[in-house]
Amino acid sequence: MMAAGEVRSVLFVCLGNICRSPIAEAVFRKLVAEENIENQWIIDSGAVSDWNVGRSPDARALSCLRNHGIQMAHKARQVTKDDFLTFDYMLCMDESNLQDLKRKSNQVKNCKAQIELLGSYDPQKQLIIEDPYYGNDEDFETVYQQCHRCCKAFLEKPH
Ligand code: 6LJ
Repeated sequence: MMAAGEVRSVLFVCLGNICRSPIAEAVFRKLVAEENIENQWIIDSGAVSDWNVGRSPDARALSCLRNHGIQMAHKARQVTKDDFLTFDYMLCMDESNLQDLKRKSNQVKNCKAQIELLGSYDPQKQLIIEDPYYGNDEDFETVYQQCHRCCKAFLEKPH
């Protein structure tokens, strides 16, 4: 039996929800599955923009995840007003995401979400997870490594 209130929710957020945030979502999902605590977490990802709504993750993000033994099925979506009321955590990638989310959160009453940089959890202190859209496979691997370190730390000890 599990008491009410023990389910926590996290939304990973980036610019387009096809590169960084799907990687973070997939990595966090795997960490949670490895600890057999899937029933304790609601996990999703979204975009600050509407550029890629409905699209699958970038092929380079999928191939990076596949290299690490992770499957992912996701369709990009934009963050909604409701997300600010329902999610406990919104973890984003860079200062521009943070600014966009803070601005959007000011337009909702009773914002519940704690809005933070995912990189604020990095034990190696790489605060910003850079947009790899114009980058190469190595940049996607860097994103993966940052997400992995940060998601592990977040799961151990959310702020
Ligand atoms: C409206 C005008 C812009 C990006 C991305 C960048 C650019 C992306 C993208 C991340 C995920 C219609 C859409 C920028 C998906 C697409 C090109 C422009 C898209 C930018 C600046 C620096 C680094 C990366 N902008 N698509 N169109 N990130």
